[in-house]
Amino acid sequence: MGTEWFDLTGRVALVTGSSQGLGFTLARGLAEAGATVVLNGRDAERLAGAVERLRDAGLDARGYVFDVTRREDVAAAIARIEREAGPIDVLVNNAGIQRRAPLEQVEGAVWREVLDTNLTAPFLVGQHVARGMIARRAGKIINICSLMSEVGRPTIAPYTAAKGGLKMLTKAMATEWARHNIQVNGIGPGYFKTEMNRALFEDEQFDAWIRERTPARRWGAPEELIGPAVFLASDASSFVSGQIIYVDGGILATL
Ligand code: GCO
Repeated sequence: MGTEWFDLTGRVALVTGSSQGLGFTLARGLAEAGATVVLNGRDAERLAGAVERLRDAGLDARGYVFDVTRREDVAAAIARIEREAGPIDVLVNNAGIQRRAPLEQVEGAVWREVLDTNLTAPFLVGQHVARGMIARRAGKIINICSLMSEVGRPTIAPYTAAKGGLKMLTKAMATEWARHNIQVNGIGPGYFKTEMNRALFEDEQFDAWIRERTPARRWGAPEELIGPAVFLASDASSFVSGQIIYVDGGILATL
């Protein structure tokens, strides 16, 4: 097998929530593999800065501001992206938020905000992008799951419920859309030093716990997610569907 199996040249890849963090790293990695990347965010200034960084690196990037939790915004944005950038070949449902509190104190509005962003948005964006993929009989969807798709930890129940749902939505999408040559899979990151986790890695006790609990004895580097993403976005994974690849330093393999 040559490297051409992993070549994304000529493919259009939409990455939601990609102004910063893991989403930006994934967009950069897919662009470095040849894709035209379409970045998304809710903050126009931050999104423009992210697009500029990729363009300054000689990569083909564009940005579209839209709220992935609102059906009308998603419908209009996907139509505009496909008019301006071309049909979407790869969708990475990355946008996500984290809200931490003891379960018995979680407000209804917080529950709804987390479920809307982490689970309903992948459904909405996936549904609108898949319609074109079905018509073209080809597509790749990658849902960014989590260790919390498999296990819980105190104070993150809404996120855990959403990411567990996203794992099963990934399997449901795979079940219905594989017949249209659309492969739907997930990536489950372990613990990475992102803005969402700043409160965690800056806490000496939590940092020490992660280093002890993770067989690799360290936090992940965002770039370590790029290989699995390029694999799942490319022809190299043409018969892989409904799978979650955990990039976690071995944490889920051990007690
Ligand atoms: C937390 C973290 C985790 C990680 C990641 C692990 O509060 O424990 O935010 O949820 O971000 O999802 O896979």
